[in-house]
Amino acid sequence: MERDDYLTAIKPRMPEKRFIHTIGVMETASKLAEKYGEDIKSAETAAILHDIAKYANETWMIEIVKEHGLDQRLIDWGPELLHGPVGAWIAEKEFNITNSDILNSIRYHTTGRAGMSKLEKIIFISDMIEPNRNFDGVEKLRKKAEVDLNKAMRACIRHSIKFLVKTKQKIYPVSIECYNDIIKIE
Ligand code: DGI
Ligand code: FE
Ligand code: FE
Repeated sequence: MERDDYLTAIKPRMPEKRFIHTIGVMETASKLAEKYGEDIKSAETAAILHDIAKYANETWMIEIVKEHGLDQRLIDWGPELLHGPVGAWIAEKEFNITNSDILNSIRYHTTGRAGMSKLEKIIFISDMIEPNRNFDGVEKLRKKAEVDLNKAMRACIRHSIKFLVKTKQKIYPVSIECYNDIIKIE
């Protein structure tokens, strides 16, 4: 499938606002892919599909996790954390994506993980800094993404973890592993 086919396929599956966010992620990911020497088509495909499960039914997502051996801990975190891994499952089963780097970029777009690939970092960062995002500090993150992908990734995961602590939410261990892994960089 080509870029526009994916866009046509996802549009009816989400509200207008989420579709606009998705376009923002796609455009941001495409620019970062070009800048950092990643495959632009892969970045666009991963970006277009990254929130495909955002509006899936929670009970159905839990079924997928149980039936297909996804991380059972996800169930305790609810839809916000389920939509990445289940989205990767949909991308593989329904959209016939076989590229594991694209699937992992969708799977880990909310939490990150230790040992992320370049494409995974591009999708994680793009999701956070796309033009429609508007939170304190987003400009700083956008500037970092212009300069150094690893430093931008570190700043983004730090921002997420700080936010979760501030809002008294529990933190999924994979996000902590991502933080511990990326904090080591210069
Ligand atoms: O799907 P998006 O809204 O574009 O963004 P996202 O997939 O990055 O994040 C969805 C939500 O998940 C966001 O509100 C923050 C939340 N989240 C991310 N990591 C964790 C988390 N929530 C909990 N409780 N624990 C986490 O580790
Ligand atoms: Fe998401
Ligand atoms: Fe998103």
